Parts: sequence; structure tokens; C-alpha cells
Amino acid sequence: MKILFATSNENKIAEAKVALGTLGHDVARLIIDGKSPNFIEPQADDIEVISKSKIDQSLELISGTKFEGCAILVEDSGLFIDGLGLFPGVYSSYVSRTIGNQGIINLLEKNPNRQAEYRAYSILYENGKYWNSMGKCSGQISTEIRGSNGFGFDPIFIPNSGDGRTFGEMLQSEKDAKSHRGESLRILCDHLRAPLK
Ligand code: ITT
Repeated sequence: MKILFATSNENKIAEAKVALGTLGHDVARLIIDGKSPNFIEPQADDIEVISKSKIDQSLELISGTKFEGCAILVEDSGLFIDGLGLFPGVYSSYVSRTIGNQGIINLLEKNPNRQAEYRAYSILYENGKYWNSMGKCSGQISTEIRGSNGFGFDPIFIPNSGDGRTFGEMLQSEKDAKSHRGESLRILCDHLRAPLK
């Protein structure tokens, strides 16, 4: 299936192309009038609520365009750090752009609890139907920045299911097999294959 991903984040597109591509789907970026959608994110501390708002806004944007009737994917994600009261969570994009990875390490300097969780909530709309899925990946925040692969918080996130490397030190295929986004997209594909009840 051809899926248009409504996001301004190039890295999400690259990961979805691989994850959904291996499952037989073709992912492209949704671009309207030369631009990715610029979402107005509601004040909410729940990625599910934000993701639902993104799909509503996307469907409104494509209404009356040549994209009406296409399968549309949206996703909201973030890093939830236990020792920081689940911060930055829904503010991840802003925090990554402002204080960045070193800022997160500094905030945790005297905090022994480095446990964290990446979460991704995806919604796929196709032909009047919606499929939703949540993916999670638990790990630890490293004490130093390691690796330059991936994006955002990857160089400071060590997945619990790995060998001690950060996502920034892994190949994309290794990250994809363990990550919140990989899990969320695989669940979506399973839903797509299941017969409708
Ligand atoms: P769109 O809203 O346009 O999709 P965005 O980047 O603003 O793009 P989000 O609002 O979902 O997306 O914010 C997610 C942020 O969480 C992202 O910008 C990163 O800072 C962080 N993040 C999420 N998944 C990540 C991952 O796999 N690796 C590194 N950082 C990640």
C-alpha cells in the first residue's frame, strides 16, 4: 500500500520507509503546496491525544486536494525519563532543539534514576478506517553522548534490550528492531493484515 506520512521530521520518514518497506508498504512524505503539514499541537500530556489531533488536521488539509482518498500516517513520539517526572515527554521536540542531549545529561547529573522510555503513537487512516498503535522501548540515559547515528536523543539512549550501546551507536536496522517506532509500525501492519471484525 502507498502510505503518505504527515510529518515534518525527515528522520521519522526514513525510519518508516525501512520499517514499512520491509513489510511491503511504500512510504512517502505528505507535501502540500511544497510544505509538510505544520501541526498545531494541543496542550496535552498524552501522545495519543496529540496523534489524534494530527490525523484530524491532516485529513482536513488533504480534503479537496489530489491526496484525498490516500492512506495517511501520523505519529507522535517522545522520551519519558523517570528521574525527571517523565519529562520531556510531549515536549521532546522542543527540548531536543533547545537544551539538547547535553542538557538532559546535566539535568540527571546527581540523579541515580536514569531509567527512561521512548514512546510512539501512530495512526493510519485509510478509506474511512483508522488503525492505532502504541510502541514503547525502555532504556537508560547514558552519562555521556555516544554515537552519531539516528537523531534527537538517540546518542544518549541505551535500550535495555541491547548490548550497552546507545541508539546513536547502532545501525538503523538495529534501532528499528528494538525501537518504539519500529514496534508501533509493526503493530499497525499486523492490524492491517487482520480481518475486520
Ligand atoms: P512531527 O510532529 O511533524 O511528526 P516532530 O519531530 O515535532 O515531527 P514529535 O512532536 O512527535 O515530532 O516529537 C518527537 C520528538 O521526540 C523528536 O523530535 C525527538 O526529539 C524525540 N524522539 C522521538 N522519537 C525519537 C527517536 O526514535 N530517536 C530520537 N529522538 C526521538
